[in-house]
Amino acid sequence: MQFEKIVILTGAGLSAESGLGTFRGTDGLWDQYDIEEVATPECFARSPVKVHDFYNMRRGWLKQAKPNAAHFALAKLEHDHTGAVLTVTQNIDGLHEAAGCSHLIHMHGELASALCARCGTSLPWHEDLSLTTACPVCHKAGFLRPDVVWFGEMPHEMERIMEALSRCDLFVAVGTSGMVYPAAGFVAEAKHAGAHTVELNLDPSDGASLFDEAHYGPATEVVPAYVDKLLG
Ligand code: BJW
Repeated sequence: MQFEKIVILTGAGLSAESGLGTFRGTDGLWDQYDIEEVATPECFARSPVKVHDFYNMRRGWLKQAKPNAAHFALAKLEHDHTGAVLTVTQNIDGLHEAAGCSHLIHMHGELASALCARCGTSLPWHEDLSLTTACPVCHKAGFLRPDVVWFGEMPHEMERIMEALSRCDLFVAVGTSGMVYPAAGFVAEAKHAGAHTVELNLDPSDGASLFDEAHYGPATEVVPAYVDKLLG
């Protein structure tokens, strides 16, 4: 293969065919829920029950969800490529790990984790959260929240991501609309570093013109085909 250091950015479109839905577009989550009412720290302070209900519902979906052919293809790329592969996901599901991917950053957090706003502990969580759930560490109720990154909050491991982008020679974005920053700006960072940039998506994203190469179609078709081509 002609590339040595690869960064993959994934979004909700990757997990759509695993039944988890996307945010934007027809039947997207934001069609049914107002973003201002479920994905900001302010709305959690104002209406914590509504926010808990939204994430409890999605944690429930996760129990049924299985990785699809696109998750497995990206894990195969990580294992079979002789150079470095870093996957940066905006998704809060655990489907990359379930497919065998281990060199992974969850930049928007994880649904299977809870964060105590009082003592700062982050811990694995698989059950519903409510206002009466006590933190197992500080033992106070009412402070646990989904361990996810809402609008206005800083995504995780930005330094490590920017460092990988500054060194990569191939950047591939999969199933993301390119509407949410800072992830939407990664293609420009990678291009600035001289990387070849590729979009794999159902439709052209907001930043489509910044990609050198694009393949459009369902992730379960275009991702395995692209990975096979890459691995030769
Ligand atoms: C398929 C498919 C199939 C469908 N196969 N493909 C003005 C300018 C610039 C920035 C800002 C601004 N105003 C505000 C901001 C900042 C703000 C932001 O970007 N807002 C925009 C809306 C404008 N960003 C933030 O606040 C971020 N923090 C921040 O900026 O901190 C400061 C900072 C400064 C400097 C450096 C770094 C940071 C935080 C953003 C947090 C986003 N949180 C959410 C919720 C997380 C928890 C949860 O999951 O509930 O993250 S919002 C939501 O959007 C979620 C997603 O991860 C994220 C991205 O969505 P994604 O994955 O792209 O999904 P969709 O639905 O949009 O697209 C799906 C795509 O798949 C589509 O293209 C389909 O076509 C495709 N598809 N089926 C293949 N089968």
